[in-house]
Amino acid sequence: MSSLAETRILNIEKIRDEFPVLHQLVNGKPLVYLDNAATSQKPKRVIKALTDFYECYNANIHRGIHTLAEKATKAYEETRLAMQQFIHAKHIEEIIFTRGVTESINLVAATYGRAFLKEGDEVIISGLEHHSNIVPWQIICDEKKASLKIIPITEIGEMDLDVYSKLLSSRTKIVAVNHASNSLGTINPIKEVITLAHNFGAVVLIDGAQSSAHLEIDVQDIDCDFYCISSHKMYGPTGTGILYGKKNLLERMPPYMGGGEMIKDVTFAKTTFNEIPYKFEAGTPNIADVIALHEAVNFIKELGKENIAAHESELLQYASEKLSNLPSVRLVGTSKNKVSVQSFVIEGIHHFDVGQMLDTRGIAVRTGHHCTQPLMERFGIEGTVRASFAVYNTKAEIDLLMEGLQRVISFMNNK
Ligand code: C6P
Repeated sequence: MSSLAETRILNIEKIRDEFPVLHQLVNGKPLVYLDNAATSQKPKRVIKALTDFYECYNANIHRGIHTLAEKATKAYEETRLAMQQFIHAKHIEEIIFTRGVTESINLVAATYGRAFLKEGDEVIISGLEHHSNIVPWQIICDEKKASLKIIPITEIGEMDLDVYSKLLSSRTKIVAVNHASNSLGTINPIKEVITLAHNFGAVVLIDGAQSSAHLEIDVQDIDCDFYCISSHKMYGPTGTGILYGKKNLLERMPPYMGGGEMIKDVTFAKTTFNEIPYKFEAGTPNIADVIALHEAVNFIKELGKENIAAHESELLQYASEKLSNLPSVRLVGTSKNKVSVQSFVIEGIHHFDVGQMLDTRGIAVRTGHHCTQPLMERFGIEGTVRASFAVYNTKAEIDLLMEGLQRVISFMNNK
């Protein structure tokens, strides 16, 4: 049993020691980092993997036969295996490295969408989606004269599945929804969403940006067709992530970008393409960050996702209860089934003012529309204050957030 996780109880102080960035003063106060849904902090082992690569074996991959190139290639491919195991994919070639969720969704829209959507077809997304799971579908639907249908969201921030089942028809070709909402935290019933879509022969893409650090992911069990992950939201580096796709679909899809590595043979008359996953990995990839992502996977595995989720849901419950007891605070997103994200508004105080005043106390939260403008419109607001928790956060930090909010409220009310 590791020292970070002892029989289901996480040693949070030890875990915090792994994150150098947490141990600093911001505006003269100890940093309280509650913006983990935007990006999580990185443990030492991830940072060390990056410096090790550049100090010891920086080389391009898949091309050289010299020792450094072979070492870099091996480490890069070991992350592919780690990600295959992390999401329980059947085949290793179903894991494609991308820059993250945004690129993964764009890849599917631009290749699968362009190849298989026809005039009159329909794509379904939900009202909970991040702009990166809206705009690529708008672009391809415009191009192919297909239409985009939206699953409405209930008052507590859940998808309305009754309406969803009525939206589905033989015209539905793609359904794209998130596993967990970045703005509200809602965990969506994706297995049900997928089964219903498959009954009509549609393929389903799941945006896993907000689930990968918190929830077990088994792509074979849920039977999704595509699953997208960003490394930086799961303690890994920025600039990398994966697209999982079922082998038979990836094989049928045209390439996304042309260039080195994605080809078998090139003549001026004709090019033949490489096998998957390389068909979708044109050019020199983000080698160092992919290699360091492996350490993020190891970190999560060592702690155990169940243990992480248990700690975070305790934090979420603690924060939500305290927040709802503050005067003039209204929670936005109150589904029972949530990852550790709590959005709220304070009547009469703009969210940017709240964020700025909290920052003067060293407290980092996100404010605004969180790249989900249609969702904000659904709730008749411009934006929220969002506190999002990771495994290294503590109840003491939530107490500091509450103290800060009380000060904001009394200051603004007495102005
Ligand atoms: N959400 C947030 O503060 P990228 O930027 O490609 O790594 O991830 C995009 C993305 C897609 N889907 C969801 C559900 C997301 O939460 C995000 C990123 C961050 O909420 C930055 S906007």
